[in-house]
Amino acid sequence: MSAIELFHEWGSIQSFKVRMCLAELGLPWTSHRVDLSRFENLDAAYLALNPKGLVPALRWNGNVFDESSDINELLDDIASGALLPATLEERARARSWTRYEDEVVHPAVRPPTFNLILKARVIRLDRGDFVELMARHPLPARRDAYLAAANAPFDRAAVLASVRTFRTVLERMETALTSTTWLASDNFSLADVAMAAFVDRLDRLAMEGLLTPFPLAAKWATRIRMRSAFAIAQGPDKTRPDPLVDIGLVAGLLAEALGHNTTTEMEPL
Ligand SMILES: N[C@@H](CCC(=O)N[C@@H](CS)C(=O)NCC(=O)O)C(=O)O
Repeated sequence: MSAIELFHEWGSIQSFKVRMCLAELGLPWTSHRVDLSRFENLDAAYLALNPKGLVPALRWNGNVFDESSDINELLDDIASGALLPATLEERARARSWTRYEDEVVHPAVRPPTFNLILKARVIRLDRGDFVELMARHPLPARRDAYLAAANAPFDRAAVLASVRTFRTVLERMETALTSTTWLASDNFSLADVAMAAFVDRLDRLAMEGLLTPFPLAAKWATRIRMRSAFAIAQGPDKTRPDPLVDIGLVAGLLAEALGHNTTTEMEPL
């Protein structure tokens, strides 16, 4: 079999998905870390490999693949299909979960990750250097979002909107898990791999408490965290929550987003 090379970042949710898939399938791979905190994704050498300037990218058999869900399907094909369920309906359901992770979960994860973890790193950079780096970003929407977010104070509204989306995601998972043991069927599949990356991100953001009102999703998350592939996917960067996350701030955000009253004493009438 041709060698599998993964260009990835340990702290990237979409890279996590692919590392977990590789570990579940027991496929050997070579790691090329792309340090996003140093914006190595915008280096000319990396842009030559992946013109989108994003991670993950997978090189296999002389080809480069640059979408995490497509990469996971390719890996599953390479390993003779262990991670897509047997029936056509279940396969379609598994794909709808991976699409949901790409289109709903991943965009929602970005504001809290940027505001609670990455912003502290960006602020340390020289402003001119940062603008120059961003000018190299091949995706104008990403470049503009980074520039705007780096200039703005902590974006509480965007983080609150993400927390509300996370709750909707967990509701959807809870519903699915009333009929099957895993998300798409009674067998562990690419759907669970994709959403495992979401659990890891909740843990990293100190937001795992969001699982509490969803007993089936919470039990599913416990089973997910116990899989050896989950620990392998985390790699060397296992500290959860991330040391940069302000746990008190997150607790307040969760309470506000979910409409809980954080006041412990009654106001005098
Ligand atoms: N749809 C792509 C998204 C890839 C993506 O956005 N990756 C993030 C890390 S999770 C990234 O490279 N961010 C760097 C940037 O936005 O400049 C996939 O799922 O592979």
